[in-house]
Amino acid sequence: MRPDLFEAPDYYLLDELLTEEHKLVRDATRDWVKRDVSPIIEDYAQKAAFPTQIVKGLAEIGAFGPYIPTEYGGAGLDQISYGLMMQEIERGDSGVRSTCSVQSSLVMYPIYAYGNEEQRQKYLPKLASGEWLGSFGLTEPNFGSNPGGMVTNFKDMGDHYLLNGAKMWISNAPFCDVAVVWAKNEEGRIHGLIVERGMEGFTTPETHNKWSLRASATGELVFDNVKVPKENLLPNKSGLGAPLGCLDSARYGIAWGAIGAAMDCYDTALRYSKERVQFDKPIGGFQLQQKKLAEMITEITKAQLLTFRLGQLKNEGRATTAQISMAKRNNVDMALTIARDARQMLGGMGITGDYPIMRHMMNLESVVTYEGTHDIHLLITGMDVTGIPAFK
Ligand code: TGC
Ligand code: FAD
Repeated sequence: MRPDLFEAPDYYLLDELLTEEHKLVRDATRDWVKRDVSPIIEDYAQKAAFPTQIVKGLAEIGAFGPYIPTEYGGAGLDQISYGLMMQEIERGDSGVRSTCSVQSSLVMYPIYAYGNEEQRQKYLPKLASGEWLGSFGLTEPNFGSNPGGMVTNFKDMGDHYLLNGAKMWISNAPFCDVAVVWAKNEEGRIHGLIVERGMEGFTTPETHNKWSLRASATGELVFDNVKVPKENLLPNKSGLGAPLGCLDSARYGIAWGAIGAAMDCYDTALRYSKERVQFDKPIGGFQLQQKKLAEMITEITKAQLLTFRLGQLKNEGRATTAQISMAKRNNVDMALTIARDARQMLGGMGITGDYPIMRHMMNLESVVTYEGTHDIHLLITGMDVTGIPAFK
């Protein structure tokens, strides 16, 4: 890939609304991505491998548990700093942001919010430092958009639980040290269990042949009569609302992350449009190309403002699930449209790995599907404004 010359667009001077801490976190993450992600990421995406060497750096910049209190090893930052971090990391690659979303919001968050003190002390510092990587098992082969139907289950055997079932499409599964797994008890109530690598009957086969999110490892979590110690059950919340509560936090991070991917595509296309000459002038001088660029910066600016306000609400504990859904859906769709237009602006060069656009575009096809599909989020907004669920 070419040198990373990224310059972030800030059309409405949003920087003026950020605190010094927000800007410090954002700029440090941006510098780290330029130094440690951009030079290697295309190669890892091409060979479909997760770059394990960046785990230490992610931990050092605070990307594992940005908003988890420092006493548990987290960075103790606010929700806008968390969002800006996800924006910068996804500017590098959605797969790297995925690893952070899973570790922070889908593994550390449930242990912090639903776990007891012993579980927090045992797991959170090791997850924050990157010594352990986690995964989150909700989706099953026959239950994706409808996780409430899950069949993975556990039985109370007196001194332990016996876990059976399988989870599919699980980010980080192939190398996770711990997995937060959602399963039904004998009464059909959903609970979270912490499953550790090495427990007998627990395997994590890798999913191959992905055209998207190739620098993130995806796999299954398979449980064949796994004996889970009773102290590994998350005691403080049960029911479908427990995993969905984690998704609120991860979807919020994705809403910011998608802006990063969109910014990278816009910035690349803008620079290219000034350099590439056809019919004796830069292609940026043609109205059809300007239309694309003008629409891109308009949509990025709208998404930035939507997300910044959402961050304020989240800091105040007032962001609703439906507001988060709207931002996730809008911003990922916006980023995908921009990636497709930017790809066209680069002509044939747009399909190569010399530029990041095609990789972002393919990654975003997963982002628009996971953490609730585009259509499921539309239905969440529909339910919120009408009061009538249309899922079933
Ligand atoms: P529904 O009847 O609406 O709700 C069941 C119970 O849950 C409560 N609830 C929530 N609680 C907390 N936070 C939320 N966001 C909540 N949303 C709902 C609700 O109040 C109810 O509680 P109670 O006490 O009344 O029982 O549930 P439903 O079965 O009708 O489903 C609703 C629907 C479709 C919106 C939900 O199932 C959904 O969001 N489906 C999408 C599934 C999804 O997003 N899966 C993501 C898997 S993880 C992933 O993709 C990780 S990718 C990671 C990466 O690499 O970045
Ligand atoms: P389905 O639910 O089968 O949906 C198929 C289509 O039907 C979609 O277009 C959907 O919008 C539509 N549809 C479904 N229900 C309705 C309805 N009621 N009304 C209208 N249309 C509907 N899951 C995890 O638990 N942990 C992870 O770490 C994780 N990582 C992932 C990583 C990747 C790369 C991918 C691709 C997925 C990951 N997932 C993970 C799973 C992801 O959350 C699911 O793929 C997603 O929730 C959709 O489920 P599904 O693929 O089974 O699609």
